[in-house]
Amino acid sequence: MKDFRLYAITGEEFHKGRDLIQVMEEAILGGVDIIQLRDKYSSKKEVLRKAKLLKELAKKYDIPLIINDHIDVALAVDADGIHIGQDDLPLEEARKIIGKNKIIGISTHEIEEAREAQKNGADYIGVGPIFPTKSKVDVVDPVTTKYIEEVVKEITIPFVAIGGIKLHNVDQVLDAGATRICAISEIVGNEDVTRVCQLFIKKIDERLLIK
Ligand code: TZP
Ligand code: MG
Repeated sequence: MKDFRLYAITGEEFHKGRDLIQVMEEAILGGVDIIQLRDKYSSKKEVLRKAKLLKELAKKYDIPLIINDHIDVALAVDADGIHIGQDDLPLEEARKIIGKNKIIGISTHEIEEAREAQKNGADYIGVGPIFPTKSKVDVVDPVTTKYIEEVVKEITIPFVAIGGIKLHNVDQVLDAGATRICAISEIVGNEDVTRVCQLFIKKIDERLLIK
């Protein structure tokens, strides 16, 4: 998959009534280079409707659209990939369904899960939650930046840090060795979505230049 720096996931509970597509477009204009539809509350039909709109948006800006959980919706809208959790369909089975040309990302919370994901052909892993977060209900305890350091040492596939990442604490995440950042509330809950993304990108790029 093409590399990325800033990953925005939808979280309409933080949109304060603003339109989903508009918020995500503002994020892309700020530098987000991959987006995910994550909707734990809507009906399948409604998820499909949103996925179609987001696919159009992603296509317009030539960035990948990833669908959380709904592999059938991902196939129906020809999304670029899916994101699964540890309790979803196992990676090998998901791969059989979605095919080898699509992206599969998987959330991991400990190094053993990261090893397993790499072995089973994940395209990227989520590493988190780094900090406490209100955006996930069944969330495990924060894994802290220690887990990022472990992943940096031994995992070779791309990883993205997630969970409670804000402009004020992203430096700690970058210090630990992350080069890709993912956020929900700090991006889509912000008054100025484009601006917060630009500031995230600036911080990430400064580190990449030093490396
Ligand atoms: N997976 C691990 S933490 C998390 C997910 C989906 C929620 C991240 O949301 P926020 O608002 O950026 O903490
Ligand atoms: Mg899931």
